[in-house]
Amino acid sequence: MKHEFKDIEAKWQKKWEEANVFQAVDNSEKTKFYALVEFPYPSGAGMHVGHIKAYSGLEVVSRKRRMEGYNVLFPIGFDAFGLPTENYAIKTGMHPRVITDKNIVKFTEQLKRVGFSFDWSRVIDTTDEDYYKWTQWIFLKMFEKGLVFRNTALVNYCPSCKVVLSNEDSQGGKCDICHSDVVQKSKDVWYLRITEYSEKLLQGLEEVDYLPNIKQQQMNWIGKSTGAFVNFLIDGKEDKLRVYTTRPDTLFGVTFMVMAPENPLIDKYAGEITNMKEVEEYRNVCAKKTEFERTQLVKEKTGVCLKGISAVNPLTGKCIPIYIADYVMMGYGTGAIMAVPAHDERDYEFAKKFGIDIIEVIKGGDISKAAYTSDGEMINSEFLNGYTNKKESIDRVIEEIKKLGIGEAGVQYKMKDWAFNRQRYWGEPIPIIHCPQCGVVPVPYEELPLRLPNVENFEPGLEGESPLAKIDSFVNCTCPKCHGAAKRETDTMPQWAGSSWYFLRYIDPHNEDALINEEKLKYWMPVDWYNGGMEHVTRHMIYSRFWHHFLYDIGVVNTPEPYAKRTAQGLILGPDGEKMSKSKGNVVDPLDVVDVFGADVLRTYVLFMGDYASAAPWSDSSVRGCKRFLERVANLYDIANGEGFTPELETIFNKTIKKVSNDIEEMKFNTAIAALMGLINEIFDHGSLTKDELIIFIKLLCPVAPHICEEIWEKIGGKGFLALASWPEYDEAKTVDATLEIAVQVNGKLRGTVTLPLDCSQDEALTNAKKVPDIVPFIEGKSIVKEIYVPNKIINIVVK
Ligand code: ANZ
Ligand code: ZN
Repeated sequence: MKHEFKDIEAKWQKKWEEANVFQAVDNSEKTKFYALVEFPYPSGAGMHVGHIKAYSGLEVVSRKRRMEGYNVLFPIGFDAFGLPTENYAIKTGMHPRVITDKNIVKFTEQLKRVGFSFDWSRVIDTTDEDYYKWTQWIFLKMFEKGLVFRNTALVNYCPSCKVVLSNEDSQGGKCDICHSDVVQKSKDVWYLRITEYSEKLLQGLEEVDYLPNIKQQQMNWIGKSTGAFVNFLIDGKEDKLRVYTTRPDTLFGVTFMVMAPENPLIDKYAGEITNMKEVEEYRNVCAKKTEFERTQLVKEKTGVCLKGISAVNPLTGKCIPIYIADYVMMGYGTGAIMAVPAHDERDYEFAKKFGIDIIEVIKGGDISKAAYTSDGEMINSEFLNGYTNKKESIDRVIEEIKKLGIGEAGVQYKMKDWAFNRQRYWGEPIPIIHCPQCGVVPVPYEELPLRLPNVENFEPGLEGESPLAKIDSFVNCTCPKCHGAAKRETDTMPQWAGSSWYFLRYIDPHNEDALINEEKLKYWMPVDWYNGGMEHVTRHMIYSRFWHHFLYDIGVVNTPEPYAKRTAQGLILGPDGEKMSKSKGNVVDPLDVVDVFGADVLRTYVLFMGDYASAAPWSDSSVRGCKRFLERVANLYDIANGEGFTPELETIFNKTIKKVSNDIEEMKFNTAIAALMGLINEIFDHGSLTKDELIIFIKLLCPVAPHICEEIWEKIGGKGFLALASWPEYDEAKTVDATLEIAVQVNGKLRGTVTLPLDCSQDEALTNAKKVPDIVPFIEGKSIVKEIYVPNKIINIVVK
């Protein structure tokens, strides 16, 4: 058989496509299986080996499911809005639409050359107006339900690049692009009220099957905290200084308060604060810092005491100073804290630096040296004295503050509302109109999609406003409510919008009247298995679960959770063990591998290179090893004849069917392939196999290396496509080796027995016999002069 894999690959890809082998059937009688992989961003660079690994996992599972008789939906599409395309448009003057279309064609070609079994009739493109019409529709539904709001917020802004930067892109207060100082600029921001779904997103995790680390990361991101709100009085004033604390049990140890520098109460009392100049200076310094810098634990504490006002501890009536410090954030809790230096590390450092009292309320540490943050007996705390159980003392103090009307139990979440706009061209236009009479008015549903206007110049405006703001014909419109002159919102949605619901559209990609047909929805949802990268666990996964819960609440979808199961693949590192990057020159182009070795080799290699969930470096020699393996597979045809099982191979075949079947379910692709490599060694050792055995072999390998397996299937006269043939079954009883107990003699006398596999080799038989406890004393320290082994009968060891 010819070993040029490439030639046969094009042939089979064409046949599969012509016969629609991988097209999912809506509302079929068969049991459905919906496998989802993260659709690619079609960048100009084309496909990366990381894409191949990411898609190969569920590719194998999907192919196995089809052979098991399931109706499989394994779709693909393109998440095509975003900055790289826009920047390329700015650089070249080419329209993002043109660039995107070109890139999608390239990606499609590349994906097809790898032979992925995607259903190409359902391809979606998030930048297609028939698609983003529904993205805008969901946005309007959220607007209708009060989940969209606008707020002025401080954003990281680079005055030189005139661009708003994320926290990640402005670390250390410097612009990541031009390295100039970033300023905090106040901007109008659209938000989605994802925080309203914090509890649902947390509860929902209990009913899904996600890898434990994925679940944990989501829980941390949502960040539920339980504690209490407590109101402190501002001495002689009406206002209360309200704090959130997880440790109300330490209330008697509060010796000062800290407000976030941005807290508006400061402005309210500016007239009474006698050191306002110092306060303003400190606020200016803080304004330049990112949240990341401010919340670092190991950094010198800074702050300013607000002179002229003070607070009162509501339980002791004692007057305590109020500070501002950057370690307290405006965006969490109430933007103010009660500080307990004896039992909180940050408060301790702060108190030491500013010479503030430290009152111990929990026994167990040495507060002259450090804050004591563990449990212990309560002291200096009136009615709490003597309590040793933290939960009990918290319950007790909450009961007390409730009775006194100065506070109550409360919960907080770390997760913040989702800033949902960008000042960019290549995104979904936000369907909102600003009317001088009516205020913010949604675009009527009938007018969707609100299309992106044609633009010549994609550069953002001087003040960092969207390129859309320069298009008068887009901006000027009439108000849908009062029909007066109004202006359109010119910001677009962030990259994450289109991917927040894409798995729904695959089910019904061409529906013009609805987001999705109800019957199809009920048949296909939820996604049975979703695989993707760990980097998407805390953004895309949270965002899309949020949208889905919302769609569930308004009756558009039938399950609150979109994904029944979620797994993740590990990165492919460069041959040097470093993360692949252009600048390091260690990038491997998957299409180069296809050109030289063929798609089956590439597919086999990315699954064989290591544990699927772990990172692993690329290795050319291992790629060649996979090629040799597939060449041996091709050679099996020449030694195949007869029917049924070869007696010597029956056990290993049954074992391998079992192992490959189970390993694929657990994403242990590397050990599944290793088992097939072991099997092929046995076959060649034996010298031949039957046609039936060859069929089993190619069925097991087909999900991994489908082209070569289809080719062999065709040669041995298989009917139809191997891709749709039945998955092999095994006989559990035949998965264990037959064994025999045989006698072991020393110098002709029976001394014991040993259990050996049938037809065991002499080496193995003797090694095992010499380890038998009954035998050891007779041969220990003696020299062996002769060893006799009669297979399946007897062993005799002669010693001197
Ligand atoms: C008093 C106290 C005593 C606290 C003690 C801790 C230990 P998590 O678990 O993250 O919810 N805190 C509250 N709001 C804050 C803000 N806006 N910026 C910075 N810190 C803030 O932690 C809540 C704890 O973090 C709160 O409990 C508060 O300090 C602080 F021995 O109150 B604690
Ligand atoms: Zn109006």
